[in-house]
Amino acid sequence: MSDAADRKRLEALRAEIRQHDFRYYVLDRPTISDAEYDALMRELQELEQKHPEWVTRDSPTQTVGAPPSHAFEAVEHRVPMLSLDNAFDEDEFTAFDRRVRERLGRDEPITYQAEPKFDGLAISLTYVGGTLTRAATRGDGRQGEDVTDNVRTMDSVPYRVDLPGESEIEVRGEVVMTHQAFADINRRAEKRGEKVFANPRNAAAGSLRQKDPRVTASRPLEFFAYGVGAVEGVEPPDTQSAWLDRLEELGFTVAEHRRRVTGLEEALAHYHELGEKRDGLAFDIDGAVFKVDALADQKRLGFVARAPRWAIAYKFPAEEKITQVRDVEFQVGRTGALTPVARVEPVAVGGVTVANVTLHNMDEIERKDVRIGDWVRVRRAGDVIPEIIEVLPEKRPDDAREITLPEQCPECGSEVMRDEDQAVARCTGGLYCPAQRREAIRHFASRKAMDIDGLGEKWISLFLERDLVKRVDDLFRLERDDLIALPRMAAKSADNLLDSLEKAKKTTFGRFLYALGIREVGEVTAQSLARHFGDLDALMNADEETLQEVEDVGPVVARHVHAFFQQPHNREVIDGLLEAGVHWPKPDKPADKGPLAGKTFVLTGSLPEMTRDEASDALTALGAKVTSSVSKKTTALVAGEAGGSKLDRAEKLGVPVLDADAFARLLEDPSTAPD
Ligand code: I6G
Repeated sequence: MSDAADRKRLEALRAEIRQHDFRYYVLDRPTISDAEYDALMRELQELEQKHPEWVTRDSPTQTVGAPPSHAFEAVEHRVPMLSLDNAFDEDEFTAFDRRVRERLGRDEPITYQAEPKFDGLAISLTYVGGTLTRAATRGDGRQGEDVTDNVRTMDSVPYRVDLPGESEIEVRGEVVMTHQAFADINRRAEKRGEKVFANPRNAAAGSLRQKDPRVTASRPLEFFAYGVGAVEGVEPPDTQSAWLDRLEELGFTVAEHRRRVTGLEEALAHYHELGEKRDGLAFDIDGAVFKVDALADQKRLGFVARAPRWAIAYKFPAEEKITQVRDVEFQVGRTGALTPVARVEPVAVGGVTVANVTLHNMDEIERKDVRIGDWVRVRRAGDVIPEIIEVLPEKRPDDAREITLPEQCPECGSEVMRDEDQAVARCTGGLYCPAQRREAIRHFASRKAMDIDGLGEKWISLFLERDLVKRVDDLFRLERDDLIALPRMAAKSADNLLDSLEKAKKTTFGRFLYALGIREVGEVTAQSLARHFGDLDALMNADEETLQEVEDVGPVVARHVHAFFQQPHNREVIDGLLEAGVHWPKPDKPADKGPLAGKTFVLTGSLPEMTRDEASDALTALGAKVTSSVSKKTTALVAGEAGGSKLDRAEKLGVPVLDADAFARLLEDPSTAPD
């Protein structure tokens, strides 16, 4: 064998042995006999003896036990995983077909390969010499996450395929979960009092992003191949349809409802046919993908921006169903706003069972003239929250009841107020109201605020119910004994939660301000306030006029901030938090005079050492501003290994780009910042 062929075989053997180690040590589900395993190992050893310079420390010949995990490490796609353009109606699809014919200079109808568009999660599988060596999520298209260990547990992903020893091929497709599996998983989660997934796509994505591959192994996931990325050492066929046949022959599952169609009429007929089948399919699909079948034509058509010109996803219209409003309840949010929610007869719409539909506010109810008992048309598209589109007046029952705003808060009985000119009605109970307290604590603990891992709604409600927590600062005084006395709180969970609380005490000034939940103060305003004042006392004592000197702060925000700090109750909570040990790095001088004052950074991609929020906090603490889009005024773009569109834009505008190393140097020595 040539050196190149030896090299490919060596990599394929290593991958295959790792796969068997993984099945043996981690999953406890070996699929080959010891003798077969020994034969593979022997072949690898012989190759390594022939090429000792290729022996690496992580080769299976040098290690024992489970292979090292590279879970969720960033993976660069050799060929970017693009997105698809969408068509939402017949005109848009017709225009696509016309563009294709014009660009190809053809009068005759085009042949397309049509496939269902699964509503799942795109992944890429790399096979070296026929062995699965890596699986990665799509991520931002240039860079995804390594999910090899988890994908290896999926039965529908072959780990060996019949391809030449010197080949390397990337198979792409979608990971999905059936409606049935989704329902089973949620039923079990509900029984255990755990969070349920909103839809099969989230369940599939959540199952693939498990730290423990055994959890993924327990989830029924399917992989449908739809194409290839980088291909080496394999003679490609002439058409997309032939690729699909080839992938099927190799052992991949390819969509059953795929068809070659020629011309607009056939394409449209197929789209409508698939739409009719949609409800009866085991998986969610949200449209049909049409690809110009001839690969030579695909090549001529090329790409525009981030999508191929030779393919389009013709989406199904948002699904609509008719159901009946059984009741309307008012939910109380963090700021006391009362939101009417219609409890409807549960119906499956767009992949989820809809039982609750927000009615937003009283104006919306009046505009749509919704009454209890009405038959309504509900719609849900993608991740969009379900909505009532219209009432069916002809079906209104005689006993339909008008919806009235309660005079008292349904949670605490306080008076409900609604200003004449405002759509929103509010409970006046403030933190006396348990719903407002619950939501305030939820906000306080949320990821972008104090980031208290593991403190979900369930625990918060229980702590409030048992009077363990009345205000946010009480969280930091929770005792282990009280926690483990709670139902379903195991000692390990209690320890984890206490650990998260301890970690959360170290925060940043901006996060702390955001966590307080001051009306109209979102993340960005909280950061601006933190940057401007640099110090809590200075902020608490600022008058409205001074507050308006802060970027993004107008009279309304200034009034809310000022009013918040004037409340003795709020000052008590803040004192309680500081006494409990909540702290943040305090700049020696106001942060807007810090070493990076006046400089603006944008973050993109993932950094190896810190999360994006941590990077943002570190820059802000040095006085820099962090914004979300690159402009000529941006000092530098901090980019992980691949940066997507922001990187393109920075390059176009001549904005300096800092990689992870340069960024680490900047934090150590801010004088290295670009001008
Ligand atoms: O996101 C996708 C779903 C399905 C695709 C796709 C597909 O084919 C059936 N094909 C391509 C070429 C791309 N995304 C980029």
